[in-house]
Amino acid sequence: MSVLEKHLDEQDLARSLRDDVRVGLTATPKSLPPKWFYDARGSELFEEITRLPEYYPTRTERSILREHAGAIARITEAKTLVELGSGSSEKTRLLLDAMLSRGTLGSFVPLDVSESALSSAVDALGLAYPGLSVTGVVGDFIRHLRRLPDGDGRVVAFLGGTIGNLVPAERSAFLGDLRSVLHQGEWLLLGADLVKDPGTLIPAYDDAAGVTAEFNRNVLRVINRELRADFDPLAFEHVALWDAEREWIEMRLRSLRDQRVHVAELDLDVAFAEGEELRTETSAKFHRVGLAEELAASGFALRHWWSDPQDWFGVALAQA
Ligand code: AVJ
Repeated sequence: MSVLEKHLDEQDLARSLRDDVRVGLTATPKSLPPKWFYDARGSELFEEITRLPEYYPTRTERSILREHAGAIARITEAKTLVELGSGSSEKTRLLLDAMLSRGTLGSFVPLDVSESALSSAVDALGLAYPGLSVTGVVGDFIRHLRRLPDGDGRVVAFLGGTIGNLVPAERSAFLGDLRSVLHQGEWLLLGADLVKDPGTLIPAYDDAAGVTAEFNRNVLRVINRELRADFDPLAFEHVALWDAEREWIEMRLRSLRDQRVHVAELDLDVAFAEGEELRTETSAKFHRVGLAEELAASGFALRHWWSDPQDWFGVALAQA
């Protein structure tokens, strides 16, 4: 049985996009939050990214989950699996299979901002797992944590390295909020991309086929459509850089010329100088010890840690 619940109705979505764009485009330096990449086209482009040879996180995390899903099911005895930022929930099937064969799991609750990605995932999962209750929640994992179903025996999966989209202050607020919605003994399964050679990191965010560049520019197309703006996406070039001090990848869009953009819905005119950069995403990379400390500071105990042979990606199992 599968259903879709909407916590982000169209108005709510439109309002938060308007606020984010007004704040981000009038700030110095300009920035936009990464969640606005994921309209239907953006979600498809992201799925395409996950199959690129340079983009190692998805396949590396999948290999870790494949190897340890049985242990995760045994240790957690999950009754409900919640997935934040679930997207296609493709890797999550490894967890569902293990938890179902263990016999503990009754329901799956994926939450995502992208209604299109979520509703196809929920439909596909309903077909593939007829005995499982699947409830998709269209929502924002920062703002709608409290709307997740209460229960006991919950495992919250936050996979793919999406935690890296939050800067440190946002991470501690998010982890603290998540801890406060969980009961003691419940679990967080966290996938985190690890610090590695920039020669590996940068191409993962600047692929030869240009898919990530298209994904990056997609945010401008979203703003054009939703807020009646007139960005020329091709007047911006994709930039991916490694900030070695803060240990994160930044994606930016660099204006190729002096230009003005009008955002009709906001009655806003924005000037870009040639070479000016708009920050569109930070994707932080982690060390096991640092992540364990952040988890502990938010009231989670790191119980298990798994990674791949190259130590490129880590999966943490932490307990509230
Ligand atoms: C979905 C946030 C994990 O940061 O690696 C992929 C998004 N951005 N390529 C990431 C992304 C550029 C991705 N996350």
